[in-house]
Amino acid sequence: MSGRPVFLFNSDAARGAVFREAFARHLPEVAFADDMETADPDAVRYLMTWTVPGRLDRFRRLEVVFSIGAGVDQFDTTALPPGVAVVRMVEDGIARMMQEYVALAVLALHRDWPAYAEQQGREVWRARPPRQAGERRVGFLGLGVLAQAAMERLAPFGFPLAGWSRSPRALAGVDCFHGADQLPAFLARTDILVCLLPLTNETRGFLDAALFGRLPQGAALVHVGRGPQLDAHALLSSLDAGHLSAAVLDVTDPEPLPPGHPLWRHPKVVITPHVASVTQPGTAVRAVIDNIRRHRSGQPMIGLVDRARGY
Ligand code: NDP
Ligand code: OXD
Repeated sequence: MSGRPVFLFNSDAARGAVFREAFARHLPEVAFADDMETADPDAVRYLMTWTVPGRLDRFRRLEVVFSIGAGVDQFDTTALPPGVAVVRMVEDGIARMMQEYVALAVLALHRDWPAYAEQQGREVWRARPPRQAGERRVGFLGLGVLAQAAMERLAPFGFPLAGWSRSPRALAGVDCFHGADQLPAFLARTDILVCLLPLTNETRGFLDAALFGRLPQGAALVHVGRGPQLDAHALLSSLDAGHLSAAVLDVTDPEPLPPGHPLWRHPKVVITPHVASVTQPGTAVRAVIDNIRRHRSGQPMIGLVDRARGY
C-alpha cells in the first residue's frame, strides 16, 4: 500500500463502491480512499469531489481535483493552490442523459405540449396549427461537449440547428456563431433556445430581458445550464407579455426553488429539479481512470478546466 499515490473519493458510498472496485481492477498502481479523515494526506494526489472541502492545504502533494459533475462553478478555485489542475466530468453517461432531456424538451415545445397540458386543465379539445421540424429553428447557447451531444440526437428530426460560443467553431450541419457581435443574428434565427453555457462571470444573468427581446415572437426556452444565468423576472414578464411562448427549466436560482415562487405555477413553465443529466458512476470511473493514466504519462487530460476562464 505504501508508496502508491492515493485517489481520494469524496462522495456517496454507493458511487464510491463502483469506483473502489474499478480502481482495484483497472488501476492498482493508484490506491483508492474514500475517508477524508483517515486518508494519508501526504499520499493524496487526486481528489474527486463536488465542492472544495475544508482544510485542503493538508494535502500538500495534491495534483488534480476532479469535479463529480460537468460544471465546475461550485468550486471556489481561489481555495485551490495555483498548481492544482481542475478537471470537469466528461463521460458518456452524462452526455446520453443530456441528449434525452434536451430531445424531450425540444420535441415537447415543438409539439406545443405545455399549451396542450394547459388546455387539458380547462377540458379544451382544440388543435393548434402544426409546424414542421424543418421550420423550427433550434439554437444552442454553448457549443461544448453536451450541446454537441444533444444536437447529434436532434439532427435526424430535421430541425435547423445553430449554436453560439465564445470562440469560432465549425460543426457539420450546424450554423455556428460566436462572440458578442454575432449574438443578435443567432438569437434572431432561433425559435427554441437551449442554454448549455457554463456559469462564469460572463454568463451570470445572461438570459435577461434584452436577450429575450431579440428572440422571435413565440420563441421558447430550454434552460439546462445553471440557475443564476436566468433572470426569472425577465422570463416571467416575457411569457406574460406573450413574447416567449413557453420555458422548460431544469435549473433555478436558488435550488430548490422556494415554495410560492411564481415560476412554480406558471402555466407556460415546466420545471424539473436539476435532473437533466447526472454523472453515471460506471462510465464516469472509466473516464477518471483514463485521465489519471493520461496525467501520469504526461498527456493532456480530457475536460481540463482553464481556471482563469472558469470553465
Ligand atoms: P463545455 O465546457 O464543453 O462547453 C461550454 C461551451 O460554452 C463552449 O462552447 C464555450 O465556448 C461556451 N461558452 C462559455 N462561456 C461563454 C461565453 N462567455 N460566451 C459564449 N460562449 C461561451 O461544457 P459542457 O457542454 O460539458 O457543459 C455545459 C454546462 O452544462 C456545464 O457547465 C453545466 O453548467 C451544465 N450542466 C447541466 C446539467 C444539468 O443536469 N442541468 C448537467 C451537466 C452539465 P468555446 O467553445 O468558445 O469555449
Ligand atoms: C453537472 C450537473 O454539472 O449535474 O454535472 O449539473
